[in-house]
Amino acid sequence: MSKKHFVIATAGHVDHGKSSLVKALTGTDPDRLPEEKARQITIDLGFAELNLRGPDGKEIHAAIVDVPGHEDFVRNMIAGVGSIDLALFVVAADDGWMPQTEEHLQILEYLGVTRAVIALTKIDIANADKAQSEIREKVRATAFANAPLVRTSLRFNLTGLTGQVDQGLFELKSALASELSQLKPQRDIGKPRLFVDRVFTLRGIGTVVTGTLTGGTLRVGDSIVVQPRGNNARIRSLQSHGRDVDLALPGTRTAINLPDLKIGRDIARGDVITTAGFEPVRCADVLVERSPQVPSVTPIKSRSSIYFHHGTKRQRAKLVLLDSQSLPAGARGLARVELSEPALVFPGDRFVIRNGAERQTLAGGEILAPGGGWPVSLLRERSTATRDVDLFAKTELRHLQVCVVSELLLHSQFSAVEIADALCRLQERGEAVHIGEVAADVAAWRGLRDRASALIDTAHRQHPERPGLELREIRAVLNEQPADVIDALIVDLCRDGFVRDGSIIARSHHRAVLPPRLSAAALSIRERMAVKPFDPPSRQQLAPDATAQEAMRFLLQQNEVVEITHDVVVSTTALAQMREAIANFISKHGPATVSQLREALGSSRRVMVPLLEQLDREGFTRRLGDKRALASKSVSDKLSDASTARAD
Ligand SMILES: Nc1nc2c(ncn2[C@@H]2O[C@H](COP(=O)(O)OP(=O)(O)O)[C@@H](O)[C@H]2O)c(=O)[nH]1
Ligand SMILES: [Mg+2]
Repeated sequence: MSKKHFVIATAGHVDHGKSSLVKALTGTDPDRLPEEKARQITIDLGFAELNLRGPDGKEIHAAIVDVPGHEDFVRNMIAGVGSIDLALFVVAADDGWMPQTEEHLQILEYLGVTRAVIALTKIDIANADKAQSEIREKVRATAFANAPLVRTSLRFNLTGLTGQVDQGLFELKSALASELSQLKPQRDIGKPRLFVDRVFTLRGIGTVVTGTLTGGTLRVGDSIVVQPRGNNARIRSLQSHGRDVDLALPGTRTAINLPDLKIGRDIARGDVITTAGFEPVRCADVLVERSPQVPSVTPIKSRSSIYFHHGTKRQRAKLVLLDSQSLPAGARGLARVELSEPALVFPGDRFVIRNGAERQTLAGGEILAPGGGWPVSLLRERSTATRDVDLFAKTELRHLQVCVVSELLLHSQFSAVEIADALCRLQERGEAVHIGEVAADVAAWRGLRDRASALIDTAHRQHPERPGLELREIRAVLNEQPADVIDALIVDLCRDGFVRDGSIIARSHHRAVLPPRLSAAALSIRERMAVKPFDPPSRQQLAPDATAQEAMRFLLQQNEVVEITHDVVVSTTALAQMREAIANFISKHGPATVSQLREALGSSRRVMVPLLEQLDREGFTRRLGDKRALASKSVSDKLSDASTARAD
């Protein structure tokens, strides 16, 4: 897309000329409701489009959200300025700085809006210089200290003749274009969220919802989830900045056609449209900040009943202060917000707090930990840099201890790639553990490693005759951990100090030794097997009691004895000799029957039948009717063609 798209919202006291300015800029009257027309006042959000050209000549398209300035409708104003790129901050020269000028400024700051163009309106009826210096003074200590200021008049009689001439509109457009041209398009982190600000029905089309899309893209045909309700639906069609599109990009005003959803019952303003996989929460740990300019000097007390504004939703909540008793003007502190309804919040999301009577904006802040319940020290650490993905990953791991990478910071304003990169950096600095699909806090991981190595050491001590510990025993003891975590733990142990052999893990230096109590039994087994090595007694006969069985297990684990079937065991040396003898016999005489081989080796059917079956499976011999030929390439090469032909 060559054109850059941005979203602007107006802000400022009622009657200061916001809607008039939007109309003058765009030709669209943003006051669309009959009640707004009748009362000549903005009640709800209005929308218009503005095409601009940046100083570099590039086309810019801006959607304008016009907000109400009246104190009764601040909640609508907050819903309009949530995901914007730039504020068009309006102050009328005649009134100057008014209560909602201040309140809107604070709301913009609380919501993290950092760019604004200030329009000083109605300069035809008042002293602009005085108003301008007042504004400059008021914004001096805010994010908008250096915002461009443009004087406008929509009623300026330039020549003294009749007819109204607009003044400052050209300059205002240039200022907007210049500010927007410096902005980057909003980030795509693969986590689309659209905070619904309008829902309506179009005849023949059905339910349409609009909002500013953030965090990711939406596509026609996508399955979406309406949170916090959890309703699923499919996108029938999409409009972005007024045009039909297949793909809506982050940072654009987007209208979504969701014909399967019924307004009110299934979807309403305040809902969030997103993709599957995200869970709303009833509680969040947050950082709360109060402007030094709050109108009421009364500090916020812990457990205050408040209104919590997030996205386009406002709801009742309780604010529990975590590191102070009260929050005076200009202060910041940690708090827990207990919501009356679930909300889909990500760490880093901004919010606004208004008082229980909805007359004042009390504070704003940032979500630190959705779900809440974090220790204050960890929250404090996270609150020092809420855009720092490394810090977020580190603190998240400290809280979770161990997790699967795909779940780490899933609810966050970071993309999967950013999170993976952060993990690698933390791992390099020794501040996190990252093994395969698992990530862990360093101390927690050390704890798990210690527990596992203690289990292995105990096994070595209690059973020196065994090669090590069965992995399933580690899984059984650390059963609170998912299988992925144990797998990663085993990988980690084997990187350093331990070895794995099949299902057994041991210290690298561990060598199984025969404990004295088993030596007599082992000796007896060895002696009895040596009498007729190619036809030794059965396992049952060799190891009739528990001690002899333990000794047998040791010999098997040590690979001194090999199991052919459960009951047929031969010494490893005898097995090698038998293989050689079989190969020699067949090479010399051609394919042979079990009886021929049994006789040649001085063995028995009991041993020979399962042994040859095993050799067939191994690919050493090959069955030809009731005979065996040599199967392996190197050995069969030695066979003459004649003997193979004879077998066939
Ligand atoms: N004299 C004068 N009046 C203006 C100007 N701009 C807007 N107005 C008037 O101020 C009143 C409030 O304007 P409106 O756009 O509704 O203000 P809003 O509440 O901030 O949206 C209306 O009667 C407008 O006609 C201006 O530049 N000069
Ligand atoms: Mg208005």
